Amino acid sequence: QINEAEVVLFSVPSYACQRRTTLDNHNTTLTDALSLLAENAELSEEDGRGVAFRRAAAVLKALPAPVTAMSQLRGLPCLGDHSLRVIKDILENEASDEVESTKQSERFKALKVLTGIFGVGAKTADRWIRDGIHNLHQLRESGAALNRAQQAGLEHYDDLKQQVTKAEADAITEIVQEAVISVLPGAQVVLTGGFRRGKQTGHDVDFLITHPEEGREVGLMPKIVFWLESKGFLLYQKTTRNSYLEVKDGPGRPSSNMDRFERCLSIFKLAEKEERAIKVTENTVKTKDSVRDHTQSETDQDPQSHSYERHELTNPPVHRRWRAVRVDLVVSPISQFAFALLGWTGSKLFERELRRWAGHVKAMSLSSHALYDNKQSRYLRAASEEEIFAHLGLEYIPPSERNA
Ligand code: TTP
Ligand code: MN
Ligand code: MN
Ligand code: MN
Repeated sequence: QINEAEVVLFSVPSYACQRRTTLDNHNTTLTDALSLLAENAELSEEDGRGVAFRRAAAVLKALPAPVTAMSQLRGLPCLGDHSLRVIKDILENEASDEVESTKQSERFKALKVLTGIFGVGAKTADRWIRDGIHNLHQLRESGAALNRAQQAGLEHYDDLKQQVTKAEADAITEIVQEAVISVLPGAQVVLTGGFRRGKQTGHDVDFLITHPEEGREVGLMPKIVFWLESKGFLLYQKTTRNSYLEVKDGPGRPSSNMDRFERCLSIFKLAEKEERAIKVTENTVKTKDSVRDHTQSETDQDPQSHSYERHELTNPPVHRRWRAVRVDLVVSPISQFAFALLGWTGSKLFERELRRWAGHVKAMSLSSHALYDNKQSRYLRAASEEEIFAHLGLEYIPPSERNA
């Protein structure tokens, strides 16, 4: 009793999907350290170790106060020997040697830089490192064969490694909304991913698109992409068609975490707001000067040619400041929308835990398309995320509390 009065004891349920994890993390030093080890494991293609560190970090993210003593962690789930050792080192010495040496290691640094290129995964990066390629300069000099995604990723490397702000996400939302409404009136666009969870920055912007009438969404993506491309909004795009009905392993039992929706991985060209204002002013001045230079003989211009020039000024083809932003677009039929929304809102660990809960505890298979009840041998319908949580016997967790 006396001990319990001295230290705060924590208690959290073992699956991340049973917990409310907000962005208000009281243990960032510890979770950053464990996340770095998770990332290193994932980059080394040791996924099991990666998940173990992710789960440990997620438990600490869910705690209501900072951990100050190891004794507070007694009885907490998902904290293995390795994670506990790292936590202990940080609590006692302010840092973990393992985390620090990983951070400094040439291999980790090279893996981070190379996989930081859009289109480059751990396997490719590992192959390049074995060929002596450790940085972008060496990659450019090497003559290594790059696919179209990697070329775009390398070209826009600096822009893409810069975090996307909520304001930029909002600007892109407006563009995507206009595109979608133009090609299919009545279609709906929802911001998903980290921004739906309330994050203020992200590595990309994720959208889910549907239409309230089943079937109207078929073939929608190429139309959206054509509209965006014709307006010059796309620097890169790769569209994959819907393959949901083609899979042998059947719906609800996808062979990987990847879903089979019609999707488009893209890089947007986003004009910078303040810069645009400045540039328009500069261009106005410049163009007026050049107009004067070239039209000295025609001093009395009619108002119509003026308005024509004004129109040109609002769409300057060059000199405009812009930046590249990663954008993911996904199209779902309305019948699968709730599952797609749940699946694309994340976090990645929250999704993984939902699926693990469904399989291990409920004997169900959850995907971004459907929920299958193995005992009843039937699909369970859902029109909302709330209904899916209910089917799974879970308390509803809103997006802002899925930041595991
Ligand atoms: P991400 O955009 O990778 O992650 P995020 O939005 O949570 O984080 P960030 O702010 O850094 O962008 O993925 C968003 C969600 O989409 C994530 O929960 C997993 C899901 N997803 C799929 O369901 N299938 C896929 O193939 C991919 C790539 C993601
Ligand atoms: Mn709090
Ligand atoms: Mn995202
Ligand atoms: Mn994404």
